[in-house]
Amino acid sequence: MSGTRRRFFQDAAVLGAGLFGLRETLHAGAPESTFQSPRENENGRHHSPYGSHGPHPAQARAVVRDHTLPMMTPDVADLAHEMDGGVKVFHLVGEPVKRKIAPFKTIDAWGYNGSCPGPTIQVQQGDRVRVVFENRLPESTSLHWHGLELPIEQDGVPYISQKPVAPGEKYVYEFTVHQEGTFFYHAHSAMQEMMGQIGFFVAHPEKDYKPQVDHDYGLILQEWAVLPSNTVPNTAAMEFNWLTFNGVSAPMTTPLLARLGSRVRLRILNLGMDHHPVHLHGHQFVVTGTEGGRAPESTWCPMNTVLVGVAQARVVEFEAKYRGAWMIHCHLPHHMMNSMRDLMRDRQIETADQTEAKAMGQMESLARSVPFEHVHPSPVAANAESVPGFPQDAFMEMGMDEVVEKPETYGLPKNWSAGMMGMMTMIRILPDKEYENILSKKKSASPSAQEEHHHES
Ligand SMILES: [Cu+2]
Repeated sequence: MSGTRRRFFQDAAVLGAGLFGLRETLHAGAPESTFQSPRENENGRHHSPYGSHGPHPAQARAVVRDHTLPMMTPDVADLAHEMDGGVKVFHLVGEPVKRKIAPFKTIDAWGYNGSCPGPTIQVQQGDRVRVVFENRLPESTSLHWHGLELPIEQDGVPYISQKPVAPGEKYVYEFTVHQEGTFFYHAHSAMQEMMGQIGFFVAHPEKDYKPQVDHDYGLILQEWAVLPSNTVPNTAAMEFNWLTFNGVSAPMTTPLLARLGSRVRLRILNLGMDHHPVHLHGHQFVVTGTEGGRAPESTWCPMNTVLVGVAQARVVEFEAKYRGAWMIHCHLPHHMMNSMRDLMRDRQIETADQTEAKAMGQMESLARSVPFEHVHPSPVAANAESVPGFPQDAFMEMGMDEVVEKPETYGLPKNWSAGMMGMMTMIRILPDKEYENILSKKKSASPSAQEEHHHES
């Protein structure tokens, strides 16, 4: 390989590795708790959604349910609500969103309330919910409540169950949530879905799931086709070059945290063009729920890879038995990276309208534009260039620990970020002291976070 070509590959490696990212500051309003308790997550716990308004007996019962563990959606905020009598009221705005999916890549997606995926909605089973939806998109849309059993008028399908919501208009959805489980909201228009218009809608059960968990996390799987020098996803494409969890590619994904010995729930939701086999390292899990709600315990069986099909949710639970930083990732090989196929004309990777020189030029200029240092920590053999097939991953493993640094990455081994690309995150299973240390770093990193005091009853 010529010196120029080698340098090109070294620079180009930046494209294969994922992202950096200062943590999106979307967690405002998510109080953290360092209170040591057998049931906790970084959001602390929900207070009763009802306060003193118990409009009917089922909801009145909920008043005493102040220990519901909220799901946490890393890199995506929760949607706050207000109460109107006994109705939980949410305001959702469909709008164009700029989303930084990589340190050097910000895309023009569509989402809700400035976020893509949209903010997470969490309610209690039995809640009466009103969603005041405002359309700030340049075209008509609607909101579909995926998996919820509700009156046809609330189903959100344009022309079938309602008139499309025109740009600038509002539409009010209101229904009672009699189910529990992991649901989602999305635009019921194919291209809008592929522009990112999706979000979690989680209904916490009236009666606690058994066994209880200590941590509850949500991941939304998305894929994007964004050509180089472009910011707008090609929603007609059938092949994708950017793969994200909660709107960011690894190593920009914020690691999940769990206390050693705790029980963890992970809810995984997919709305894209591909099915994703999501794999957890070092542990076995059981599938405890689907997009249809809780699964009977008789169906639980040990596994460590779950196929999350399009329009499906899979809920898995496991005991965090082993200390370490354990990968959680889609196992499709091309989803464990962000593809360079649009840029590189090399061996089997070809595009019809690219010359090699043009592709190299694009990659070099893009690599040079990345505003941070990166390293390629893994050595290559002296005769590498004479081996057919080289390089494969050699220059994709790009360390960029500093640009993706955040409290959740504290203490990871040097160059950890070189091992993370595409649809990947990790769960850091930590003994008490290290776990609490990171929580306190998070707290000082976001001074607005308020401590909540909770007591197990
Ligand atoms: Cu995948």
